[in-house]
Amino acid sequence: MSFLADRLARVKPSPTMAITALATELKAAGRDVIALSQGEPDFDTPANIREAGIRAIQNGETRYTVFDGRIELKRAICGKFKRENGLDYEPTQITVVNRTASPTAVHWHGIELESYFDGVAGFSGQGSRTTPLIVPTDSFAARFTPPRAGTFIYHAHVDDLRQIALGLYGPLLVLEPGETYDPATDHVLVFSQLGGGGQGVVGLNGAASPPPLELRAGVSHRLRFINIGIQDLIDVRLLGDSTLLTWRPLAKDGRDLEPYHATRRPATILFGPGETYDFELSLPRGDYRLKVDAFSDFEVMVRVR
Ligand SMILES: [Cu+2]
Repeated sequence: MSFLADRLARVKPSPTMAITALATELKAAGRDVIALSQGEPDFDTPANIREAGIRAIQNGETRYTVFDGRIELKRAICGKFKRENGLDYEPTQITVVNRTASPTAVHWHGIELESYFDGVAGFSGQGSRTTPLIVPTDSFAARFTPPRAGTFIYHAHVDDLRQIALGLYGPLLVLEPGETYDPATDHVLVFSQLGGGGQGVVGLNGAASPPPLELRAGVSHRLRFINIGIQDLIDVRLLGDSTLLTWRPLAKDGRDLEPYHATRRPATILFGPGETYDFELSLPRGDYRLKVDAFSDFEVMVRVR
């Protein structure tokens, strides 16, 4: 009786290795042969790489590393982009810990990142390495380098309608290097369903009756609108008395607009789940209101002082 599985017999030796072996044999026999089988350069490893390899071995760096590359390497690559291309990148790691009673996974909406970390369990990833479910009490480290500054979203991607309606979402703001977030002039407005299941009440930043939005008079403010409602188009109008005000769009779905699109226009948007809009707004002292029409309608006072 054989202890080897039958399917092992179907595994054939590598033709590439067979050609290489034959070429080596012919060369040893004195024949002038150029082997074109293995994809190998015809020059030696450059001296700086040889020396770095020797140093790494002498420093004991001979174990497996994380599969997507060590943080030192990522930092060095970011440094290269900064130095030679004037581009700013910063590697990020966000650990999602599941403290709920249900399996979940988190999707980083609008950010370009490696599929494996993008939170669609059993689907994101490559080959047999697909994103796992995060079971209760377990965690998952999502690693990515945000491609640019902007307004993005994260949200659950398991049993979506229920988990998102129950609040498993949030804004994900990426700022330019060196920029700090100033809540006095930078306002995040997240529209969503409140409560699980079906077409629940729509609210702003988790509240069905949101508190007034406080702005400073004559100062430029950034409003970041996010719709993470589960299936609802939301219509927003910024009104003074009954007249529509104006604002200037800055970005859409985390991408800055070209100057010819970033022009002043009536302060209204109709937007669907997963969309984000950034606007610039400056108002004189007064009382205004954001009128929101969705499954449920409500108004947000805007107090400018
Ligand atoms: Cu999404």
